[in-house]
Amino acid sequence: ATLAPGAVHVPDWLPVAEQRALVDACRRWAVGPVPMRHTRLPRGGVMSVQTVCLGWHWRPYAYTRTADDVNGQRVAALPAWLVEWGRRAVADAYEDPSAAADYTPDTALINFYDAAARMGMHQDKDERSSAPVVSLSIGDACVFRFGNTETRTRPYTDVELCSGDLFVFGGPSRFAYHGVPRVRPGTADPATGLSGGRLNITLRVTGLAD
Ligand code: MD5
Ligand code: FE
Repeated sequence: ATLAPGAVHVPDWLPVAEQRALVDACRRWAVGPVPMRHTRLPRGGVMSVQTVCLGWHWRPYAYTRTADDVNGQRVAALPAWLVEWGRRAVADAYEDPSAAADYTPDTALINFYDAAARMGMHQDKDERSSAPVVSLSIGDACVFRFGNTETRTRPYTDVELCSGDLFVFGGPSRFAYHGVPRVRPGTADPATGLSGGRLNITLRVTGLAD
């Protein structure tokens, strides 16, 4: 379903075997070289989600090769198979096979939401590129709030995101405000290998040169 120009929700996109494979890979990435942790905000807060990055390390307002706010290590590489999933995701969401050829994400942000985690309304503006963001959800369902490009308040649309769902945010929706006001505990399919909580994997183009 297209929510707004460039914002496409594809329910049940990723088969459960691939969801499980992605959960297994996330478990490995969560350990290191840079462990998954609650990102510290510049003004002293901490995010309620836990994050680990591939390719580039994200910290509020910047992407860096090494995780200087965690342990100084270089983050794991973004695997070629995830780049391919991202290309397939863009082509499927936009129903345009040629869209895949143009899409080369260089980073992934993996966010884990426990039952109490939330993400406040924000824009993703740390990338120096307006290429689409590919979002994959696994585990517990959540309420995803898709807003507008002008304000963090109404008008917005609440969408339920479930395990296996794909969302692609491109074009005029790339810089819309969005957030996750709540997770729905206990809604996950155990076959994904996640016993509780929600995983969200976003693929992005940082626009930075290696
Ligand atoms: C999530 N994560 O469900 C979301 C999925 C984040 C974050 O918001 O920053 O890690 S990404 C949603 C997204 C990305 C870019 C644009 C828009 C939404 N949008 O225009 O709504 O954990
Ligand atoms: Fe975001």
